[in-house]
Amino acid sequence: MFGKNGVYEYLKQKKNKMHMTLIDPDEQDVETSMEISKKSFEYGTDAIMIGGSWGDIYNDKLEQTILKIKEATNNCLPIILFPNSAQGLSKNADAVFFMSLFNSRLPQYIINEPAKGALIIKKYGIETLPMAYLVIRSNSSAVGNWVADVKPIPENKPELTVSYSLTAKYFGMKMVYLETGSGAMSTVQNNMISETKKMIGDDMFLIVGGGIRDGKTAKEKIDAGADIIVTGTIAEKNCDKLEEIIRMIKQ
Ligand code: 1GP
Repeated sequence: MFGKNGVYEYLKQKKNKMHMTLIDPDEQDVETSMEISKKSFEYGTDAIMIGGSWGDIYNDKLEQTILKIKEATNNCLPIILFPNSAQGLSKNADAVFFMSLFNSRLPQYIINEPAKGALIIKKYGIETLPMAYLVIRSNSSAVGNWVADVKPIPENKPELTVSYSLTAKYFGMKMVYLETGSGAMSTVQNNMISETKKMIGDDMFLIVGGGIRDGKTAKEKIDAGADIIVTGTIAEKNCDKLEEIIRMIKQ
């Protein structure tokens, strides 16, 4: 368990204007993941997300990465799994986004991987953060979209994310994650964010990610209604840019 009350309570206390750093253990060696996490921690990131689109099968590396990140961040940040399948689970993490990829064409990513993972989560005793995951159309060639056979939501149809997000709320989920895919050249549009946030209200977290590479864009998403901004690629390519991104989010 993270802290006295767990990760969900930690996030609830922070409320909004949060940043999460996404680490894909397969994109770099353990030491580099450690360095990125250490810097993100110093810049004020609120949590470390761990997951990849393709790997997670090299479980030893996943475990090593988590343990090293804990060390690098003095155990002060929650480590949240963002798994692509039931194989991306680790008993060393503090929590897991227990998620359904609502707009996958494959039952596997909507419900079967969560169902397989549920038994492992129970055994490991990891805290679950129930979340609807929605991929928005972009020019992204993100591996995850290909693997999960995503039917992307058109970027100019906020009524669809509004409807899916309300569905998530009625299912009892606590979070909605809107994203354009890792490394995307476009971000989730601001009016889609604001319409969605208006519908789900303040008792659900709205997470936004994909293609965010500077402070101005991150701030725009926060102003539109995102509670949490996720960045992954920029941390790998130019980790120092995180300082600006996090500063602008917290402003
Ligand atoms: C991917 O939204 C995240 O799931 C992060 O995207 O790598 O483009 O920052 P980027």
